[in-house]
Amino acid sequence: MAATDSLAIVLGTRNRKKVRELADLAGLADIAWHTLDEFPAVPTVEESGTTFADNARRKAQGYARLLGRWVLAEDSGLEVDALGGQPGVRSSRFAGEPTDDAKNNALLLERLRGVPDEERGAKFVCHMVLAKPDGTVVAETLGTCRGTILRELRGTGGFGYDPLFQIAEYHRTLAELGPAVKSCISHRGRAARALVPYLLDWAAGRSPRDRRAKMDDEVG
Ligand code: ITT
Repeated sequence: MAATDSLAIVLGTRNRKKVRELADLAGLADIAWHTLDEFPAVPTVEESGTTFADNARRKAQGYARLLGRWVLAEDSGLEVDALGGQPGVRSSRFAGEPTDDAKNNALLLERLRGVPDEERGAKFVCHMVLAKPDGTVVAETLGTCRGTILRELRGTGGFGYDPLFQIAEYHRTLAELGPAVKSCISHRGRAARALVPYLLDWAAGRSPRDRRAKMDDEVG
């Protein structure tokens, strides 16, 4: 890509809540952002992988090839310690399809019934992948966010498991914290910020040398 061309990237997700949370990224580099809503005929890429990384690559590469455009996609979900990492890549389909956040949260509470407070640790994970129009992966980032699973829902913001996911330092769930704070501390916000140097390089027509980065939150 010549340095004078402006880079246009399609967000490869059907989840509008994710699109909203990723909107901040749009202001960080001189890039024209698009969503899949602008391409209604494009089929949904199946998430048949067994890891977040695998599914994120499938989505980024799949939509890039289908559209012949640059695509940024992510796969994310919740890993609960007491459930051996479940629901993991099945987070959106935990209680069956189509995705129903209320049913997923109810099932999570049911599975954790009787589990003591000190064993209710969990981690949100987001694996993000940027692919070129031919499907070549040019950047991958990982963001995580640790918390604990409450015994009842609290808050109305966010989506998915947010009302059950409490951040220790804030004594609040992600659904109570609001979008700006969630963006600062969430798995998705961290993965997005780790991607910024790559976006700046690609937008300037330079290929970054190392295509992987991660921002983990394993402490506290
Ligand atoms: P796309 O595949 O089209 O991006 P999706 O909603 O199917 O949309 P995923 O397969 O990555 O996305 O599943 C994400 C699920 O993980 C989501 O449905 C929630 O249950 C959970 N999840 C991910 N990020 C979350 C967040 O920030 N807050 C709460 N739950 C989240």
